[in-house]
Amino acid sequence: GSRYEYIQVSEPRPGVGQVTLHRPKALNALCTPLITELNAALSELNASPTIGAIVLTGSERAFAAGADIKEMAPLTFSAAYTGAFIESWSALTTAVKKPLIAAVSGHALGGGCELALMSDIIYCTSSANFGQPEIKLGTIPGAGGSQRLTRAIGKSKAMELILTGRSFTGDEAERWGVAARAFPTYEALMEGALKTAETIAAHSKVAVQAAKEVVNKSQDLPLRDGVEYERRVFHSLFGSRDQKIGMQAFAEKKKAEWSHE
Ligand code: CO8
Repeated sequence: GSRYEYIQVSEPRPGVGQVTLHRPKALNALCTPLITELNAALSELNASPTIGAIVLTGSERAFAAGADIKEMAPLTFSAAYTGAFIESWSALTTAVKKPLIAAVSGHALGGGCELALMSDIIYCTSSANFGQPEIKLGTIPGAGGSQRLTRAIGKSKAMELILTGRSFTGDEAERWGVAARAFPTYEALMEGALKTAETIAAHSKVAVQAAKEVVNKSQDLPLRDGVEYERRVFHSLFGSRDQKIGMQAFAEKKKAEWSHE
């Protein structure tokens, strides 16, 4: 059997790791042990020399219906504060250097929406149900939702969604730029996510990691600093073997055979 209780890990395509949240009775509510397993699986895929991209998904019915409300209900301020509740969630934003595609079908609410927002690319179904409903529980987003959603869709829209707790559809997510693409069916979503992951995994791992790193810097740095950061990393790639391999293959009209060095 699997080492994991709340997730499943597979390699559905060459170079592609897939983590499937699997806590169907609670619509993949993100209890602490689930997050611990997720972090362990992602670090392992990140360290695997064969994996080039990762797809994170749930079920057709739910990507994740949020943090586990039953676990949170009795929590006190001091326990949350001193126990650094939720802090381990964002481990994936620093520990995972490989591209992470969230394939979202069904509910992606609260912490589920925030988990998707932590990924590098969101793909979803047209009917996916995104939202930050925490206000309806007498609280607020706690895993980056107020920051990442606001950067993704602007202040006025984010404020409206977070203050009302209203959900938005996968089609809206695509229109607003939260999701890169919305697909008509669950099957099309999974095929699209795996295909994109396969495409990414076929590129030079050095270049892919650098590309992810510089795009993410755009979220943290002012433009001038970000452009300088990009240039430094760009310059450094002239020290990689794959830059020589890629440009020589172009000149010779051949397919590049990456060394990943
Ligand atoms: N936590 C715990 N259990 C849940 C959760 C959840 N977030 N969501 C669903 N479940 C459980 C239900 O309790 C139910 O269990 P049971 O069968 O034992 O009663 C089972 O999953 C199925 O759910 P429903 O019967 O409600 O299914 P429906 O199809 O009728 O409804 C909904 C689906 C609309 C998704 C509904 O379940 C719902 O509203 N869920 C809660 C959504 C929500 O408010 N999410 C935000 C949670 S707060 C949050 O995420 C804060 C994040 C802060 C940062 C991170 C903190 C750790």
